[in-house]
Amino acid sequence: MPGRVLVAKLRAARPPPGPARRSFWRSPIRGPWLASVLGAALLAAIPIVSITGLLSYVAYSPQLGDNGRFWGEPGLLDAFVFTWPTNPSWLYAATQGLHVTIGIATVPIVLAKLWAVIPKLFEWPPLRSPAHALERVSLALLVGGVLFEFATGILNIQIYYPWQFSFLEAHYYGAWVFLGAFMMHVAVKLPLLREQLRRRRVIDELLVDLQSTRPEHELHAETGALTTEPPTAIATQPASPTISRRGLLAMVGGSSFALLVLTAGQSLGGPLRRLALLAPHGGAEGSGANAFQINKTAASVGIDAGAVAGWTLELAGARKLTLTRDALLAMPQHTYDLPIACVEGWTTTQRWTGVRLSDLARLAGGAGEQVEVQSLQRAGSFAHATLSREAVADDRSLLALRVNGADLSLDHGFPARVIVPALPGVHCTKWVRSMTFATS
Ligand SMILES: Nc1nc2c(c(=O)[nH]1)N[C@H]1C(S)=C(S)[C@@H](COP(=O)(O)O)O[C@H]1N2
Ligand SMILES: [Mo]
Repeated sequence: MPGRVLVAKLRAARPPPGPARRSFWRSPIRGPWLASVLGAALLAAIPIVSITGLLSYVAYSPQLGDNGRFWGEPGLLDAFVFTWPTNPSWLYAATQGLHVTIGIATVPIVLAKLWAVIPKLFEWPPLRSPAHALERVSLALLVGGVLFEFATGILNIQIYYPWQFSFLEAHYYGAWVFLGAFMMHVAVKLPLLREQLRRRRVIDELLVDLQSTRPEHELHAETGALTTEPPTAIATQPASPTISRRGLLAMVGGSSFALLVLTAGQSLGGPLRRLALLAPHGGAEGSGANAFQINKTAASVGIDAGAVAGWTLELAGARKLTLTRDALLAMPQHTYDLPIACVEGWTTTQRWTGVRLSDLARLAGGAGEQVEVQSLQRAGSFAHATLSREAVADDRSLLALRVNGADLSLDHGFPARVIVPALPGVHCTKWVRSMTFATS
């Protein structure tokens, strides 16, 4: 078989100069032990980020459509999709806050983990057998998947879209590719991870300073973990250490904790919000009663005072009617403290006053079913949203006219915006022009 012959020749030949040679990699602390410690941390973090991410998919209400554009066709998970509840009102603020905060805090761990195993990328010969090829493809999906998910997530938080594809779609399907590879990797590596951590406990290693830091291959030889040739990631000709293992773990843990503190404030609010330096929305704020962060200003979507002059609301259901803002203000007004919780992870709770969606549904002769909300804003995927019957029926779901005792500002959606409990901010359509209630 020519393939076998080629592999045998590659094996016999010296690897080309550079990273394919084991002598290229000199760090004495790189190896399976460090990879296992970092792997254990990821084993705790990745499930939190994954589950909250999938919950976010459910919260966007894929079965309703129109909340993000690509929900037309059923996705992989749709058999399990349930209607997102409206209780507690901070539900999405909590799940998405966790998704984004833990996700960002995980970045240093992911980078350190990749550093700990990077010689494997240059393994020689690059392909040894069909099984080896399969292993490398699954690792490529794992590493590619994690980098893709983190990159798209972080760029989305920064409201930076250098690409042409839909973030929701790409991040969602990318997650499945990554999760498949991740679960396989865990299944294969878990025994090694447990063995490494049992042989050398983290707590013991934390007592070892730089002077006493010994190269990985010596320790492995000693504990009998190395019977044949050392695993690829272990340096065969290590340099003397410039950082101890505990130093590296402290650096990774410290940066992870710093990111946690600098991010969590945007979800937690209070004094911590000032620490949320990484939140891109810290800056844009209104004034007076409307002094809280603005996701998209009126100007950024082409809405000015002229566009809302003479505004009326179009209601449609079993009948059609048009309401002025004064007519809406003459209806029973209700006030609730409710959060806006964005997919980007930030949240802000304010006191909203307006008309119940259920009252509007009754007025239009809706059958207690879902409603389609359309904004004055013409373009963009957030110019409309679909709310479930549960969302419409909740007493706290409002077409808000006022916030914190004053009229809404133009930036916060004047003349009227939707506010619903527990749903992603994308459902809280601003500058509402019409609401169409389903009649069957
Ligand atoms: N018409 C319209 N409504 C909108 C949006 C938008 O871009 N256009 N953004 C939505 C998103 S994604 C969020 S998180 C909230 C943010 O509300 P805020 O701009 O008052 O902070 O408004 C929602 N309503
Ligand atoms: Mo949002």
